Amino acid sequence: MYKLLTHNDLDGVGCGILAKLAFRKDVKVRYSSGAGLAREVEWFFENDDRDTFLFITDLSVNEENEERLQTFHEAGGKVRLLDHHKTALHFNDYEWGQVKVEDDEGKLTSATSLFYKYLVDHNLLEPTEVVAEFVELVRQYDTWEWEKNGNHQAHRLNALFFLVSIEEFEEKMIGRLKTSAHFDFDEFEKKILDMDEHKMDRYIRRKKHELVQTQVGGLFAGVVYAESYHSELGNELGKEYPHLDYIAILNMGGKRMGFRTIHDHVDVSEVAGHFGGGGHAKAAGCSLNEEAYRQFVVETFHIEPLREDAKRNRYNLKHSLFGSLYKNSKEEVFLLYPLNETDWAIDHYNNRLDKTFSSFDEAEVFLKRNYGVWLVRDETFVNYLMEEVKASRGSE
Ligand SMILES: [Mn+2]
Repeated sequence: MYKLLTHNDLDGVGCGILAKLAFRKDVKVRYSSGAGLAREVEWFFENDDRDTFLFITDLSVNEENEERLQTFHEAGGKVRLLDHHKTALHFNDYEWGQVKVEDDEGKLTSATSLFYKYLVDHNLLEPTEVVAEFVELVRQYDTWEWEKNGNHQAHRLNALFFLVSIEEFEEKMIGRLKTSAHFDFDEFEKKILDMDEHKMDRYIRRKKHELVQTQVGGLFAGVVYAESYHSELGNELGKEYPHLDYIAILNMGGKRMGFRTIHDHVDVSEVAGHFGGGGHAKAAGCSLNEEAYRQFVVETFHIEPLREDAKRNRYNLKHSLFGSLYKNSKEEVFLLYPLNETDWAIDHYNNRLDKTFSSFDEAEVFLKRNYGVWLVRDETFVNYLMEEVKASRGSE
């Protein structure tokens, strides 16, 4: 008998699907969140047969269970923990731990890709093209490589995963992986995936207007409340507001929070680690403990949301040699302009700030972080110029 304890996200369920393909009726699969794993491991030790081969994928055990697994292993028990989270690398100290963030060719791994390799290497699963394609889609989604590669199939696989129950998803996928030559969605799925994509776009657009910015532990965070589409939301908000180091997504009902960044200079698994959580450099999470609640909820509740930069301007443009006009919620006005060949300056009304900047982007980040500004629409820009002209005439 085999037992698999795995994560309840696409990558975790991908492992469940592979286990059922490999072991058929001889495997029991249990899906859980990170927090639910401890109970599952305890249940295994209390109730399951000692000969059962235990796999744990895409999740980390706590210290107590880490010791129990080692004792179990020393007593001849069969156990493997396969994971790709950086915060789980210490499990490699055990014979039963196999944690790899990158494969031998330097490609980012996922639990599903590691488990597939394990099963194939141990002759427990016959490799086929369709299964390999499915595994690669899961890997690209989980590592977010799909975006760079423009692989929307991977993104859509995750969308389908959220549209149906885990059981239904398993059943659909297992059927497809057993009978198809190549992986694809059927016509009905394609239709609902299109509808879901539109729904998600509208959701994200709304959330763009709810984001507040705050400074936590020396980094600038964008804080938003959301229950759905966390990865997509974190990515879109990160791109909309690149002056923020990361996006913190609060799920109040679940008392959890997620961290996402699009930047290479930030490691959000460290941020999450500060609050007792973990994850990857670009995506991590933690429970909403008291400290996190204070920093991200209490301290930010009164803050006005950020506003998006005007997008359809013809005159008030970024990098413009005539200057770019910004405003904040206190109605303060800032003009960012090139001072000379090398420096950019900022006027706050008609007073130049002491600081100068070596690039437009650097100056804009400064403005956005310290004054919460957005690029105003052409109309406001033109009014500003007219006032300037009037004022200069008055002073003649
Ligand atoms: Mn994963």
